[in-house]
Amino acid sequence: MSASRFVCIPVLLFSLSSPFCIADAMAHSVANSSAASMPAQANANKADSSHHGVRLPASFFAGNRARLLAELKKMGPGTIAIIKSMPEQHRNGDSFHMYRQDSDFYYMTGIEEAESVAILEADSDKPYTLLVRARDARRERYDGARLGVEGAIKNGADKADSFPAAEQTLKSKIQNAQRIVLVSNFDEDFRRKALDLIYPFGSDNNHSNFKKTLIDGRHMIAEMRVIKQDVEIDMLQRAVDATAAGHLAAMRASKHASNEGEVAAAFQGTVRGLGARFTGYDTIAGAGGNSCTLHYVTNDAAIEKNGVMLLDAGAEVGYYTADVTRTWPVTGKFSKEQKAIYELVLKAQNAAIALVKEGHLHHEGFDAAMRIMSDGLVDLGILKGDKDTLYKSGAYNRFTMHGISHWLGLDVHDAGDYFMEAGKRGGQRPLQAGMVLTVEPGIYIPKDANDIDEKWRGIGVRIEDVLLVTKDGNRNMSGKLPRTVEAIEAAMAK
Ligand SMILES: [Mn+2]
Repeated sequence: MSASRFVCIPVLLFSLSSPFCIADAMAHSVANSSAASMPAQANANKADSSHHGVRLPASFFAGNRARLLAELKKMGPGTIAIIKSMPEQHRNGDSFHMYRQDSDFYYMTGIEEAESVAILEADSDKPYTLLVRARDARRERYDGARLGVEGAIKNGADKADSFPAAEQTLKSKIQNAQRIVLVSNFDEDFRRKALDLIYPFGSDNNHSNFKKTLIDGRHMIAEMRVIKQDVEIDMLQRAVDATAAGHLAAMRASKHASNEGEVAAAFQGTVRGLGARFTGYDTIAGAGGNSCTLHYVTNDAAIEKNGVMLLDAGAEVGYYTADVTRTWPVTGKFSKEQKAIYELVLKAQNAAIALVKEGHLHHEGFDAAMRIMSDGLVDLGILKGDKDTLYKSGAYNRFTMHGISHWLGLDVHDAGDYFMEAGKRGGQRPLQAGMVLTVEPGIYIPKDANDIDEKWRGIGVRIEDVLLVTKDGNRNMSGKLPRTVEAIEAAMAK
C-alpha cells in the first residue's frame, strides 16, 4: 500500500486463532520451519505452504516485556507502564468488525482478547499484571472461550485479575506509582479513564496526586518494533509467501475475469486458504483507469480487456503483514505503452532497491527513483522540457504521486521514525540490519489527463516488494514473485 506523502514526508519525499494461547504448539512450528525457503508458488504443496494458526513463541513476548521493563527502570523508581488492548469496533447494527488486537498490545503480550490491560511495574519482582474479562459461560457459548484469570497466568502473567474487580487493581497500581507510561492507541475512553485516575478531578489537600508524571509510551514501543527479530522475520516471510501465492492466483484469474471483484477474491481466497485470517489492509484491485487511484478498494468495476490490472494486497499471517504490488496486462501480454511505463517503474525500483543497505539513508532510494522516472517521462514525451529543470521543479510528482517506502511489520505502515534529528524530516534515518521496508515506485497517467497523448491514459503501474536490510545488503523477501515483463508474461501463459 502506498504511504501518503503526508504520512511519510512533506516535500513530496518519502513515500509513499484461538483466543487461548497455542503458543507452545505453534512456537515449534515457527522455530522448526524455515519459512524463508518455503515455496511461493500457488501450486506448492499445501502442507508446506499452510500458515494456519501460526504464532510467535511465548519467549518473544516475554523478551519484549523485559526490554520495556529495562527502559522503565532507567526512568526512576515507581515507574509503571499501562498498555491497553484494541476496543471492539462496531460495523453496523449489532454487528462488529472481526476483532484484531492492537499491534503494540500484541507485541508486548501475545494476548488476542479484547478488554485487556497489561501493567508492567519496574520495581516489582513480579512485574507483569494482566487484567482481563471475567469468564462468562453464556457469552462463551456465543463467542468462544475467554482467558479468565487462569488463562492470563498460563499466558505469562505474574498476576491477573478480571473485571470488574480489576478496576480496583488498576486504581491502586496508579495510586502507588510515581511515573506512568501509558499506551492506549485507539481506546479513547480508557485513556480518559486512566487520566482521571492519574490526576483525579477536584481538590487534593496535599496535592500529592499531581506530582505524578504521565508519559506517552507509544514512541518507546515504536522504536522497539523498528528492528525485527529473527522470529518476526520468519513470520513476515510466511506472510510474503502466502501473498505471493495469492498474487499468482489473481494474475491467472484476471485472464478470464469480467470484474475486479473476481481478481480480489482470487487473492483473498488463496491467502485465507493458506492461513491468513486477515489481510493487513484492504485489497486494492484496480483494472484499467482504476489502476491510477492509489487506494482504490471498492474493486467492483468491469475489467477493461486491454487494460492493466494493479493488485496491491498483503496477507497477514501471525499478526505480521506483507505489502506487495504487481501490475500486469489482463491479456497476458503488455502493449507497447504499458511495457514502456512498466519498464521505467521497474528501473526506478531496481535503483531504489540497490540503495537498501546498512548506512544508507531511507530517502536515498526515493531520490534515485524519482530522478529515473522524471527523466524517463521526458524520454517518453509525457513530460516536455529540460530534464534537469523538470526534475528540480518536481513536475514528475503529478504522475508519481507518493513516497516509495515505509516500514513493514505488525502494521502495514509500521511503527518507527523515518528521521532521527529533532526538526528534521524526510527520511534521514540510516538503514540498519533487521529493518523491513517496502520499495514501491509508481507512475499513474489518469484517464482525465487530457493534455497527455491518449495512448498513455488509463495506465497506472506500481511495483512493490518487501526488503529486509541485512548485514551485507538486502534480501528481497518477495523476489520469487514474477516482476519483470518477461516473467509476468510467462507466469500468465501457464
Ligand atoms: Mn506499501
